Amino acid sequence: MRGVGSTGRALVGLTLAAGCSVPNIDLEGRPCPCLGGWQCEAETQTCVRGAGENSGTAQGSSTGGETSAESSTGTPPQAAFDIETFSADWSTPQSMHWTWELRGAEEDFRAFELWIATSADALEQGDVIIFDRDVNPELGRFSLANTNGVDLVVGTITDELLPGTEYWGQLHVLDTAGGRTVSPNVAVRPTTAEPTSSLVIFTDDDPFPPGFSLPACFSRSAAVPSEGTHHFEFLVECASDGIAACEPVSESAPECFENLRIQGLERPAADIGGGDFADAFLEIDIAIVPPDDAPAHGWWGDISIQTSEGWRGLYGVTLRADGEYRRYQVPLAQTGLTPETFDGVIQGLRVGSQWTRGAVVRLDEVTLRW
Ligand SMILES: [Ca+2]
Repeated sequence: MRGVGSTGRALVGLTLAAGCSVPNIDLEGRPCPCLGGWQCEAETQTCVRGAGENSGTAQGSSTGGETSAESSTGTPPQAAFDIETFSADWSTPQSMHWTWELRGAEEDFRAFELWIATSADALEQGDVIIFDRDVNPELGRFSLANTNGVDLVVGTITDELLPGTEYWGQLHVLDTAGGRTVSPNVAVRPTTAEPTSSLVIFTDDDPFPPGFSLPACFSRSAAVPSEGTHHFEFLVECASDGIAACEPVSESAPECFENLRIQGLERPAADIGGGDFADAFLEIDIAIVPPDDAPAHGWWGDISIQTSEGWRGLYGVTLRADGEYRRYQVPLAQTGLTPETFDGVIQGLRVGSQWTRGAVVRLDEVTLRW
């Protein structure tokens, strides 16, 4: 039963991979217009912190940043939330991971929005790309669904970005009083440059050694590839014990956890040197077709690779289920591998999540790039 295993759920204590943070940005004296959390001083036409705040950086406010009411009646409500340590902690050529801590009550929470732009001025002027719950479903939740413990939503990945480009971002939290809290700081980070080297793990051809067979529910298919001629497709059926099944079952559960695996490989990428490792990443296209338009997001996903170190992955990734392919880029450095522990040979990859019965999961175009 290689390819699809029954590992059950092992979600307790796992959170989004931690990473380094971007230094706070000192905006004191910056020419107007000013970013959120700062005011334009009329005399000098430069930005100063709001009244009562004298920190030298754009972060550290205890007020939770700007708060505004979305209705025009009455005074703005008391900030329901404080946004702390908002930063962009890693990036790939097309993706950026943003992270934060939020203080406040779940009962007051409505949604997150992440506003990003390619310059500070564009962000200030609202010339932005907005990632909301329609784009990244986790932004509509205070904590992730389908986890054993409580995993607060403390990060998200923005995708389809330009390589080698600086992105400026600000986090908004919408509350049930109609208010909007904006992060007191702006985070900024560049996406990495387009890589020059790659190792194809799967595009169209059967990647397995001769004689290797997969269960019938997880198969190479020509139905709807993201590119080329073929992809892998998993038809989700769940037994009553919440374990994935390959055949229709008399008693079925609405959801089940399963790791979709492509393994038994020996793909050498030995020339990823120490200097290249920092920007090396695994790229994979994933589509989830929900059954009858029912919600079927993979709230807590796991994208991992297998090397001589065993399985190492990025955990807590939300996999959007809108039927369309999405390209996920996972830095090797965020999986726990290091230049010292990575032996340069890819033995397999897996995508794990709690899947919804009746959904179709598609994987395609798996490539290591550096
Ligand atoms: Ca393909």
